[in-house]
Amino acid sequence: QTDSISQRHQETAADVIPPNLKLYIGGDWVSSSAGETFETRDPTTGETLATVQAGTREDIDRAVEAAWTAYDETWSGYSAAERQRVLEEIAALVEENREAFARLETLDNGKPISEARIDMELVADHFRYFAGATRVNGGETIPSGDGQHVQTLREPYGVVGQIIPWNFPLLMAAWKLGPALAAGNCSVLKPAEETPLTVLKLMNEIDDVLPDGVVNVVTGFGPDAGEPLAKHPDIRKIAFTGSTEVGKQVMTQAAEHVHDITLELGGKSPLIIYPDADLEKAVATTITAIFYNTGECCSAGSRLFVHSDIKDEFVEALASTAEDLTVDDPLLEETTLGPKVTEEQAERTLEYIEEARDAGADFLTGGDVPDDEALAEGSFVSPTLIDDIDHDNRAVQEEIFGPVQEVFEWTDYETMIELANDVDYGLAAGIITNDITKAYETAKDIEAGNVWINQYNAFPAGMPFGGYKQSGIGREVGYEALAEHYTQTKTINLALE
Ligand code: TXE
Repeated sequence: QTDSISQRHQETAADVIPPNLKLYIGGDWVSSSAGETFETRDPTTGETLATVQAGTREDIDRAVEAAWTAYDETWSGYSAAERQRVLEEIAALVEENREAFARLETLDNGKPISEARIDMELVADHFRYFAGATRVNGGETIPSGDGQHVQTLREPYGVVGQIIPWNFPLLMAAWKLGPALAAGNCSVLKPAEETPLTVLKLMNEIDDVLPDGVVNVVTGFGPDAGEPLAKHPDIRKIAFTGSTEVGKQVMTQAAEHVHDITLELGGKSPLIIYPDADLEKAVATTITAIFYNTGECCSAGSRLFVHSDIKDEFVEALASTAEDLTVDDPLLEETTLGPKVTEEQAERTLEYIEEARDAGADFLTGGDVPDDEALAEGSFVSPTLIDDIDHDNRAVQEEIFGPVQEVFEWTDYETMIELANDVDYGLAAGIITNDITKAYETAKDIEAGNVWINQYNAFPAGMPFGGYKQSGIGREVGYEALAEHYTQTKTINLALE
C-alpha cells in the first residue's frame, strides 16, 4: 500500500505543482542571486516534491526595490475601487482553482484534503472581505472647536515585509496580503521553507491580475531571507507569524529601523467544559479544538479543563472518539489526521510526549506513532490525550503544536481560572456550557485575545485575531488589521480663521 500512497502523491503532484517555482520579483520569475536551491518534501511519503530557490539578502534587496518601484509607479495611483477589483479577481481565481490549491497544500503540508478545501474557501473569502474593506478605509474629523479643522488620513506605509509559517500556508498569506493590499501597500512576502508551493502557485495564477512588483515572493530560510527582510531599512512595517522565540528576534530586528510590527505567535490555549455541557457536542468540539489541522494550529485548545462531575464519562467518550479518527494518507477523503509537516516537527512532538511519560503521566490514548506499515515513511503522530500531569510540566507550559492534549479536572472555579491563565501565552480559549451568563463571565476572566463559546477554531473573515501576553502584538483578519496595522495616520490641521 505504501507504493500506492506514493503513486497517488506523485500523480497528484504532476497535476498541481505550478510551472514557475523561482523567486517572484517585480513580476518576473528569477533565480536566487546565490544560485542556491532547496527541496520541499511531502511529509506523507518523505519524497521530494519540488526544488525551490533559497533566497538571500540580495534577493530581499531586489524585492524591496521592485516593491517601491511598483508603489511609486502604479499601485499608489490605484483608487480604492481599483484595488477592490484586483482583490476580487484574486478571490475568484482561488475559487476557480480551489481543488488544485487544496491538493497542493495537502501534498506540501500533510493536512487532510477535506481541511485543505476549507482553507481555500477561507482564502477566497478573506481576499473578498478585504476587497470590500478598501472602500471603508478612511480617517476621522476631530472636533477642536477653536477655529481649527482637524482631520486624519489613513495612508499606506508603502512597502511592508511579511513572514509566514507552514501550518496554513496559503491562508496565512491571505491574512497578510489581504489587508496590506487593501490599504494600498506593496509587499515582500517570505513563505515558510517547509511549505512554499501554494504561495508560488498563487503568484502563477494572479500574475496577470496584479501590476508587477505589488507582491514579491522570496522563498528561503529564516536567517538568510527572513532576517534581512525584517531589518531592511526600506520596509516600513514587518508582520510575522511563527514561534514566540523567533518573534522576539524579529522584534529586535525591526527595532533597528523602528519598523511598525505585528506578531502572531504561539499559544497554549485552555478549553473549559462546564458540567451542564451536552456531552456529544462537547466531545466533538474538543476533537476540533485539538486535532484540527493535526494540532498544528496556533489557537489549538491544547489544555482541557473538564468539570469533575462529568470528567470520567467525558474523557472516556473523548478517548474513544480520538481513537476513531482516521489517521491515513491525507489525500484520501475520509482521512481526519495527516502527518506532521516535517519529520523534525514529529520528533519534537514525540519528545514532549516522552517528557510527560517520564513524569509519570497517564495516557488516555496515543502517545506513540501509528502502527501501520503503509504510513512508515510519513511523519505521523497518533492522536494523544494525557491525564494526571502537573500543570508546570514543560509539555503543559510549552506549545507542542501537534495532536496532543493535556486533561485537567476542575471543581473550584477560581482555582481553574488561575491554572487556565498560568502560561506565558494568551492566544485563544474555548468555553462549553449552556449557561450563557457563566460563559461570558469566564470569557472575561480568561487572558486571551480570542474566546470561542460552544465552538472552536472558527475563523470567519472580519474577526480580529491575535494574542495577549507572549502570543503576540496586534490583530489580524478583521478590519482592525487594515486600519490599525497597515496604515499610518496623518493628521492635517487647518486654521479656519
Ligand atoms: O517556526 P519559526 P518553526 C511554533 C510551533 C512550532 C515552533 C517551531 O510551536 O513547533 O513554532 O516552528 C521564519 N528571522 N509555530 O521553527 O522558525 C521561518 O523561515 C526572520 C507557531 O517552523 O518561527 C518561517 O517563515 N524570520 C506558529 C517563519 O519564520 C525567521 C506557526 C516561522 O518559523 C527567522 C509556526 C529569523 N531569524 C510555528 N527564523 C503560529 N503562531 O501559528 C525563522 N524565520
